[in-house]
Amino acid sequence: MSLPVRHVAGLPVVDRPLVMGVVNVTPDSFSDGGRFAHTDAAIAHGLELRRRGADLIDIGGESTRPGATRPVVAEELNRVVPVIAALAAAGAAVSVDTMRSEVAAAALDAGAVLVNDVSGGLADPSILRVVADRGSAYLAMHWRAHSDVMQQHTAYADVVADVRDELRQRVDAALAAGIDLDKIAVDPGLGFAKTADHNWQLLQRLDELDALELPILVGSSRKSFLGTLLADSEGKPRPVLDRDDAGVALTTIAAISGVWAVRVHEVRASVDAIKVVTRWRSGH
Ligand code: PMM
Repeated sequence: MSLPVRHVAGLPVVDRPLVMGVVNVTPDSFSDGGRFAHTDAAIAHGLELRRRGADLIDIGGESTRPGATRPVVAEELNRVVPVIAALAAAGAAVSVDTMRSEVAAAALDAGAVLVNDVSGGLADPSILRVVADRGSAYLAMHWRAHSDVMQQHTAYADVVADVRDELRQRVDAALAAGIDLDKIAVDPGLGFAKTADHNWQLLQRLDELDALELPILVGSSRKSFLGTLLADSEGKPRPVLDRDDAGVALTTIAAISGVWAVRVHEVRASVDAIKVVTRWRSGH
């Protein structure tokens, strides 16, 4: 079954899932930590992802890898604001990956068009008012706790139903803060307070999240459940930068499922996979 076509007001509209390319301006993200920690390298990488076909460029200054400690606000601002300003000035549609209202406000002032809040407003509830006041788009991810303790919060009765119900509460909070319904998207938050089995169940039953009647983004790129799936004969997980082929397979599955968007590090292969699915679906 394929999800209905949905869009987010104020973001690019195309006849296929959008591709969000990731730029982590951090020394310690698990997927690309340290590679784009400096402003110039991060800007260059964002421009390169755009050239390769990314519809949105997601800029993050806080690593959410399991066990990560948080940067202070000033440090997070220093990391992301100059990169967002430069990419927005170059014409890119930029999202900011932050849980902090101060960072969201500065990012939107610098030209970001979407706040990607992995905590769905739980970490800093005033972020919802910041988004509402500025009329920007909002992506609420399913989240239960900060990264240092999130893997202590993996108890679910039924992971898909529980994620759906907890996301509904976050959407209700966003609406109550004044964010317009047509500017909200949701994300099941693969790997955040979830085991590998939970991630696979969510990917298999994405259609059940459509009870929320909102655009769905999926972020599976380079995550540890892929490292586990691709482990060698001694059980050693596949290194992070060697997981992109499996990531493309997941982009293909997500596109066939009919998601609104995927969040990936290796943009070109996902763009190609989505073109294949879109052409295949058109059937003529
Ligand atoms: N995953 C990470 C960070 N931000 N945002 C959304 N909306 N969805 C995700 O799945 C997500 C995210 C962690 O991965 P990274 O270190 O590759 O950025």
